[in-house]
Amino acid sequence: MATFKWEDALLLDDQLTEDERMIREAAHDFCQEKLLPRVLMANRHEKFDREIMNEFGEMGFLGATLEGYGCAGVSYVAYGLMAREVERVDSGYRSAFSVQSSLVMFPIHAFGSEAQKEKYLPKLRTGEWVGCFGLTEPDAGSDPSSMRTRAKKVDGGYLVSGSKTWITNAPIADVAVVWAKDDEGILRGFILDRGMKGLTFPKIEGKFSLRASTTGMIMMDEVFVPEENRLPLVKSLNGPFSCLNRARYGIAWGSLGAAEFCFHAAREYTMNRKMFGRPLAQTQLIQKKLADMETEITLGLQAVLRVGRLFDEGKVAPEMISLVKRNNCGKSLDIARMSRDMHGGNGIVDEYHVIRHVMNLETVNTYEGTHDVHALIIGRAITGLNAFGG
Ligand code: TGC
Ligand code: FAD
Repeated sequence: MATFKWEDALLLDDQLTEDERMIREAAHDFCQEKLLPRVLMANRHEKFDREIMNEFGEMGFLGATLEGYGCAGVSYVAYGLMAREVERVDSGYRSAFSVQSSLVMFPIHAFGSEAQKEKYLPKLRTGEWVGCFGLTEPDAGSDPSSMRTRAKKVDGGYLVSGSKTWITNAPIADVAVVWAKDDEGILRGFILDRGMKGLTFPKIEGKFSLRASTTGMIMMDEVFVPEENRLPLVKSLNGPFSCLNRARYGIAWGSLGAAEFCFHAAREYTMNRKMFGRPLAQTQLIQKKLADMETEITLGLQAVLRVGRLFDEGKVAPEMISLVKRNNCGKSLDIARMSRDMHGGNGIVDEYHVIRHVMNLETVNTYEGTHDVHALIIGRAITGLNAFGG
């Protein structure tokens, strides 16, 4: 019989290709050497280090699944492995990475004109430009089709008015992919450049979650957007949802990276800390908790690896992504909370990193479709009955 490896219970590493293993190792080393040392202060002082985007670019992380324009063209499994390593350090850093890749570069690549691709993709790939994605509005979160942002047709382009909120990267963005309805109520996508008249990106202050990621609004007061900045190949919610499919899939991997950090930290802490004359890890309750963590992480990884392979084979359905996004985020949040508890009082101190993951995963469980919204997406597919709206 083989020996059980607690760090990789079902031998996920053996299921990867040689290239994917190399990407995973390079991503792991980069994240541990370059991101981990910065994160404590970034989180404490609510600061996103802009340089990180350039470093992601140098590592080939940005738009990594895309073909051409200098992008790496790696598999969706490799993209997931990168997200897992980045989020092992911090969900905020993974947010910056996934927004740029899946929510800004992907729609330009999939729905943009050749001129748009040539103008934007090379600079977004290197991190010279930062992008953000504006779908959510103050009164349209889970239900983006009720958005109020309007694009009024005028000579040579559109006047875009409205506000988007909770936008990752907005305060530092050079480029915003914004979704708005035109005069006929048709959903359109636009690329807005910082500096356009009437366009501002106020920062949202006071977050207790994703503090190492910068979040803001996109305020648009009759911003003139030339016709050449409209994404020509989108005309329904299918456009933004195609982007969300990719970002949600990355989050399903990423959240497990955060959970693995918390699991490993709980193991290490309870192996070393003695209470009642023995290591905490030698008690039945603690071992049950470690076994639960190991089980959920292992099952979650197998599930998202399967979805990644289906993505690469062109056989993925959105409901499969909802299933792993919902499960892996919810389970990761439970694991982080459990690890926090197992650290006792030390668990609330940021130097142990676990409380930061707990706070971050609250957002991760909410954005890109809340835990319950994904249940309703799956429920609709199971029953054929739509529980959203009327
Ligand atoms: P519904 O009638 O279901 O669909 C409208 C149109 O969209 C198409 N569609 C999809 N296409 C591709 N992939 C998917 N996953 C799709 N889901 C729907 C659908 O086929 C239809 O197309 P067409 O051409 O026939 O019109 O739309 P609904 O209005 O009933 O939607 C319901 C619901 C709940 C499923 C949807 O609105 C939803 O998913 N809500 C959650 C909102 C959300 O996820 N927002 C995310 C904002 S971005 C973000 O959070 C970034 S954080 C990133 C970070 O920092 O990491
Ligand atoms: P609501 O939709 O108001 O939901 C509130 C509660 O009601 C939730 O528990 C939800 O599950 C529940 N609920 C909603 N509908 C139903 C229903 N039909 N039945 C039962 N329960 C329901 N958006 C972007 O566009 N771009 C970004 O870059 C981005 N980044 C983000 C970064 C952060 C830090 C955060 C917090 C959010 C970000 N978002 C972004 C927005 C995010 O996608 C939304 O917060 C999310 O979709 C939920 O919308 P809401 O906050 O308006 O909550």
